[in-house]
Amino acid sequence: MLNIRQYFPVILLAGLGFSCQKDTQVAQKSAQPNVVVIYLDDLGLGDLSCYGATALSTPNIDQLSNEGVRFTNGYATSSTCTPSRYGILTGGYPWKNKNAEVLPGDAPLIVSTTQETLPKMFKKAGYATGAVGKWHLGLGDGTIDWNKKINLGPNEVGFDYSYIMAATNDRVPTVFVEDGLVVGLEANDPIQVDYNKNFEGQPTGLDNPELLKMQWSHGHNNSISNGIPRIGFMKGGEKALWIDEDMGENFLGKAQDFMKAHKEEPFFLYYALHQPHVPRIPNPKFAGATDLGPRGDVIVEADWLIGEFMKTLKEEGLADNTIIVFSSDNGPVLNDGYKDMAVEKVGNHKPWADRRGGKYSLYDAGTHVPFIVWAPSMVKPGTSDALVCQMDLLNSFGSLFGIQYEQSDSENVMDALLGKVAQGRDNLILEAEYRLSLRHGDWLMIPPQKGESFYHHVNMEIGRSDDYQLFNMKQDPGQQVNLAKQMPEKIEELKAIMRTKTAG
Ligand code: NG6
Ligand code: CA
Repeated sequence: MLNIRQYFPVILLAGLGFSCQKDTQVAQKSAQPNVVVIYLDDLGLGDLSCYGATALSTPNIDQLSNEGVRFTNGYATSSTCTPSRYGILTGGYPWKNKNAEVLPGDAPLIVSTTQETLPKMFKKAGYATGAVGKWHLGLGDGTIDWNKKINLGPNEVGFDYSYIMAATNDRVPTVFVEDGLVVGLEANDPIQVDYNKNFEGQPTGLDNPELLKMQWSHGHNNSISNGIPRIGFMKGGEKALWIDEDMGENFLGKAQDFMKAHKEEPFFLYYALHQPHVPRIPNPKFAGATDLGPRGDVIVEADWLIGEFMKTLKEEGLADNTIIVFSSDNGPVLNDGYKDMAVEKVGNHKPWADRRGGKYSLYDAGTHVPFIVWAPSMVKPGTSDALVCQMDLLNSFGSLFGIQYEQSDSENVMDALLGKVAQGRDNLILEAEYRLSLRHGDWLMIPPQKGESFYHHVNMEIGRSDDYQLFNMKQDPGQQVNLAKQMPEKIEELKAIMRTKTAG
């Protein structure tokens, strides 16, 4: 068998063109760099001080940015969670999988066990792999018994270790699952989950508002857990239920434990925080930390958690040989279903930065997210305009080990990720609920789409129109001037690219 640890420096030297003695040392040190993906949930391009926010301060993430490469054209594949997570973990366009849409908490696993994945790629290269935090790619094969070991999940698609919430923090079951087993479950209090009907005698958000510490505004009026109404019905598992206020530190602890346990070997950690997805319930330490209400407070909390994570990384002596990719699964939304004052308190804060749209939208802020690569021994700090997508991590990191998946949608943009070149992808198909758009150079084209153009419940422009829309993202980041009628040739050119990319 190929001993990748011995073999690696040679590949790296060849791949990155290192030549002199000093560079050789750097290369050997980072022979098998640890890789951590820190993935937030619904964090917008304008939600961090390093991306221009002034209504809140995110010093720890700013430090990653100051010491790393901050991307101004970094994208998730999609404007909702499940498809974006599918994209980052498989390296493939999620709209090619008919099940890659926002999943209920009892949905089956949508990643095939035979598929290539990012963690499998790292395992091939000799890494220990772990997933901590939000999963939302389904579990089991369709008939899930939460009281037994779940047979399909992160551990079956490449992760040696997993400590996850099944779906979202607003969906049942509100429990953590570690290596396929619900944590803290008692045999005499089994868990039952149903997404269609309630269990007899169980209170709901709809019928029992007096039990709620946070009220719902749309959806989110089924079972109540920790005083918060959720999507879906659940019964039992009382001792296993999570406390939202503690969730951040709970995941942090597991992420730190994983890193400590594997400090002697290369590791890949997918650390998927739940902030600032609804319900936004900060730990009391952070309640009132901003003037923005809970949405701002939980962003500041996430920043603190990342600071704590970084402290451990440094204490364990791993900072010099670790690459961190920081990003978010989709753009921001203010009212996503709970009365948490996000709309009322937003003031001048612009979670979508200078862009149009947000979560659920085909407009730019749906998929254009914060994207930072931190690797002190490998990158020259700076800002990059290169077009990069989370889906590219597969073949980009693969390139460090001479592994490439030729059939994959993932592109090797490793040199762009490390800030060595200004050129990333040439083009990228972006998605909102299976509707597609094309980014090519500075251009963004949204073909005609059927369906609502505005989601009233979330107050969001969705980007659909009966006509072609064409924007120059450099000159018009706010997507105010539709150039489609003026530039028919550009439309034809982009249509041809889109046809090639979506064929088959
Ligand atoms: C929507 C939920 C929203 C959020 C979203 C998934 C309602 C009315 N809205 O259906 O609150 O949970 O799904 O978010 O139920 S995501 O970030 O995981 O994609
Ligand atoms: Ca999300």
